[in-house]
Amino acid sequence: MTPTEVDKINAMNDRDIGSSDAPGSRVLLVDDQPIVAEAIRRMLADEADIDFHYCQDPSNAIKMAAEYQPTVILQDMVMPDIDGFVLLRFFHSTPGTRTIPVIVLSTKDDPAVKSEAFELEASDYLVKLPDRVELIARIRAHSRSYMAQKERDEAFKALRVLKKELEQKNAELYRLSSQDGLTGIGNRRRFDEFLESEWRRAIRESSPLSLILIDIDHFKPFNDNYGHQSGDECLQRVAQALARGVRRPSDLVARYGGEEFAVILPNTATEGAQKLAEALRVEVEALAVSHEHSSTADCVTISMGVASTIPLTGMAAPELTKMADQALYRAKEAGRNRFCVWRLEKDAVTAYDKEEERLSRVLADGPASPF
Ligand code: GH3
Ligand code: MG
Ligand code: MG
Repeated sequence: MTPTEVDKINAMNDRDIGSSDAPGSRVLLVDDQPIVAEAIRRMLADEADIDFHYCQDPSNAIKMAAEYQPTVILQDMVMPDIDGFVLLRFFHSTPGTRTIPVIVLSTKDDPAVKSEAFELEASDYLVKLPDRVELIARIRAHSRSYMAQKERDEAFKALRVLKKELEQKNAELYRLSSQDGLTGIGNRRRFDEFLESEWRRAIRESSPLSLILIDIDHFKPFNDNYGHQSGDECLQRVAQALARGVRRPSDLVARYGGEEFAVILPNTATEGAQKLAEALRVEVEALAVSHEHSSTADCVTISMGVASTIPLTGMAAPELTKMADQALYRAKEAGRNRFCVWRLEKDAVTAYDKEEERLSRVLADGPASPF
């Protein structure tokens, strides 16, 4: 039979052969004998849901399968140019055809051939020429399970893509929800979360944790005299200066609220925190943002409260904030443009009476002072 006769067999199937959108089953027969092809074509001719395509040359079968995208392959085992087992292996090892079910069409019902074919992942085994009803039933069954599997795979693939997109969006959302809109540094929410987690870590590791609360001096008169927009720009510049001044990646600079900022310093004791506070003070002063209405200096300055501790189980993170706040209050009182350090003796007067008692006990019992 010439290629024209093969074309004729294929052309006789008037459905949309080759279209991967066609519904139902798409059958690709690989068999060197056109007479078999014609017989099979006739068996399937009345089945509206089955498209039939024929490949006479087995060396062309992989290429044709890739183009036609059958939902089931019928494959002869004895062909002149290529061994049926070799072709089975090819189908199974080629990515585009790996999962397509192959029904082996053999001339004999030989258990050895059958067993080897199944070992090579053949889906089914029929003796030529098969019974029409049986052939159609098996084509439909294998096609259905192939398409169902394909749909499942595609759905899982789409799900994986969606999951990745969702993770990226969530990360972006988290970033946005934890960032201060005006200055771009962490916001109050980020501060609270970070302080809480670093507090817990410090308890676990018995490591020191420091907090610097920062407040711009005389910011109200700055706003009142230079306008709200200049106030905003000043906040941005101060935030940048603070972010520049903090060197360790584990440190966090956040906007605590209004014209107040906070720096959390994990694994940092009071000496380190004081050094950094002074560096931040210098950094902001060096911005030289003119402030003619400040009674402290002729430029924008900051006051800071520094608190450091090795937290103990039973203490809560906001206590550190209270300590830093009290120290900040003292820095304001002492003349601004400076930092003060929270100390047990000086600050623990009212709200800290009980804490002082408890800590005094700990200090008396334990070898190292947490402050
Ligand atoms: P002190 O030296 O004691 O800190 O005095 P202060 O004027 O800085 O403090 P006060 O708390 O009286 O004023 C804070 C001002 O900060 C009030 C408000 O006008 C300004 N402010 C707070 N948030 C923003 C903001 O987002 N943008 C601008 N432009 N101003 C803000
Ligand atoms: Mg304030
Ligand atoms: Mg202020």
